[in-house]
Amino acid sequence: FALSPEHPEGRMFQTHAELKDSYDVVIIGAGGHGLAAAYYLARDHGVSNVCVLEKGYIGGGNTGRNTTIIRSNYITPEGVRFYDASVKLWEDLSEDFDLNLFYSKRGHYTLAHTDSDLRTMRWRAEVNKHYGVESELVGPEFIQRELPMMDMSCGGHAPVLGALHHAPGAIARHDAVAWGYGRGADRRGVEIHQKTEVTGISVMSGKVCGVQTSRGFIHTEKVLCAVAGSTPRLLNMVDLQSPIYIHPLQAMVSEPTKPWLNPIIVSGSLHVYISQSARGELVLGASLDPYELHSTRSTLDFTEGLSAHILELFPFLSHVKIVRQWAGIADMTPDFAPIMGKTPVEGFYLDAGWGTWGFKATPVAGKTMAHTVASDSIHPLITEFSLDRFRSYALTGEKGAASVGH
Ligand code: FAD
Ligand code: PYC
Repeated sequence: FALSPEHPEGRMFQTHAELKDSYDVVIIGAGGHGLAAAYYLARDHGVSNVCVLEKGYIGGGNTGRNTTIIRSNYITPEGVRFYDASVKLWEDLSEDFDLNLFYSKRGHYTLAHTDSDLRTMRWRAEVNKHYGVESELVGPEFIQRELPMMDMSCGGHAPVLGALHHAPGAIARHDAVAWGYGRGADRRGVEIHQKTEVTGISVMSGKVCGVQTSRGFIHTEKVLCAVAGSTPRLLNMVDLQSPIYIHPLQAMVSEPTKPWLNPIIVSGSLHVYISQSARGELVLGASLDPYELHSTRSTLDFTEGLSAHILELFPFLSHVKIVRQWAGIADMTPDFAPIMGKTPVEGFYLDAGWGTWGFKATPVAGKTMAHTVASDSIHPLITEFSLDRFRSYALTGEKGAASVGH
């Protein structure tokens, strides 16, 4: 971030010693989603008397812990339209921010190891193409030609029969996304307050009237809750319930190797995915931990299980060392789609249920939530993601497009 006459301090965003007594909008959570909503509220709707409250540091939640896979090869029409709008925003985001997000289009393969996998991949390819998204079912010859280093027999027990190839699949630098939105919001007058926890939300006659924080009370009539794995706790504060359940999701990276893997590879049957970052590290992930837990601890069991399956795909990696591992807390929904929009509490807006799939949605979630909060009317791209769908059993059914069984 270059020093400039308008921003001589040369920092990403300012720190404010005091909270104001009131704001037009309070956003809870300075992950990518909260910061993106703040950015678009200020930039597109002229609403800048906004504060973003973060109990830790910006991007310290799932935004800074995710494996950065960006794709729009979903299975439902509403999912494909929504994530495709996000991919289009991603493509211009570095320029928009004047900050390099290392957005890197790599192509994305979801491997099929069974006939039913193939059927789902074909289904996804057809829905994707119908909505103008580039996805194709490809056969083993195509895959082996593009990935000659992969063992197509997967150790002999799960041979690759085909794959969904999604050319727009990409990765990006996750921290930079939070910094870019944070800096852009700050420059437009939004206040970002780190180390400020929301401990209560005041509601009178069914309407939001303020939030209690670890640094005092703030008056406001609009609250946007974008706290991912902490969503059930925040919903308790306004007496709302959701079917969100929380599981840890772990990931790990290897020591850097010379560039050898351009695309992103996912195998639901082997419960693994892998990509290679701009630094040469292999970024590796697996399924959710199989029990409910509100914790970001990581386990040896995860490293061992994931390594064993990765070696079935790429046996030559057996001497490569793992250098870091970590976990985030995923706010899972029963239909693997988000929960977005208005709620029965007037002035309380929800952006949640991002589980294991929300990083790619950061730009479009920010844009559509900013519209919803500014106009108090639900953006057309998110009508099917309402909290109310669980009451009316109008679920979205996105599980078939989840990454590795999540
Ligand atoms: P977060 O970034 O978690 O931000 C929420 C913030 O709210 C946190 O900073 C938290 O500290 C703050 N907060 C919570 N409670 C309070 C409170 N009371 N007061 C103030 N602040 C509060 N998605 C993809 O699309 N592609 C991937 O490849 C991918 N990989 C993943 C890998 C892992 C290991 C994990 C854990 C997740 C992955 N995801 C992926 C999912 C993705 O990371 C999340 O869905 C997304 O980052 C959610 O962003 P957010 O801004 O909503 O939440
Ligand atoms: O949504 O593509 C995804 C993903 C990959 C790993 C975690 N989520």
